[in-house]
Amino acid sequence: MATALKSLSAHSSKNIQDISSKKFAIIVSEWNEEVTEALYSGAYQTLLDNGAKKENIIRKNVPGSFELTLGAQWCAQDESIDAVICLGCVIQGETRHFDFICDAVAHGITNVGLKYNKPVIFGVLTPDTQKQAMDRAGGKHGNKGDEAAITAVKMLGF
Ligand code: DLZ
Repeated sequence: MATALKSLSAHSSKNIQDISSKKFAIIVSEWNEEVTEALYSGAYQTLLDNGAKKENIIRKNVPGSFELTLGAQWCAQDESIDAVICLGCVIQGETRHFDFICDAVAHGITNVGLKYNKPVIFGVLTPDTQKQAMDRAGGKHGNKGDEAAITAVKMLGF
């Protein structure tokens, strides 16, 4: 897993199954858009690289990471969708907003996965700075979007 030295995008090829018929929803938070668009590009390309079909990948936007939970619920309740990938970036500020948003979205996304019994992936960066975020959105530490997509694929092969 990720360390200061290891790319987030490194993964083994265990539990990679045929996903050509699987349908994915990717939900993208619009806060810190430069970061989340890079996460989306990584996730989308990783799904394609692992055999997903373009027509089986839908994208939805939400205003901020806090809204990822409800977006995930709306997608997860669609029986045709096999896995939901939530992408966001919450940057540490000087108020407790950061903690409230991170806690809410982590618990919320977990609960949606358990409620709908399907993979709902937490692809949310929680860095201290924009630079740390970019390092993890296609920079020197890889791309958390790639990691989120490969996690969805692996959970479908569970
Ligand atoms: C309000 C807020 C703040 C301060 N920071 C972030 C952030 O760093 N990343 C993020 O995704 N969203 C942030 N938001 C917006 C909240 O997620 C949410 O959209 C609003 O509180 C409205 O519910």
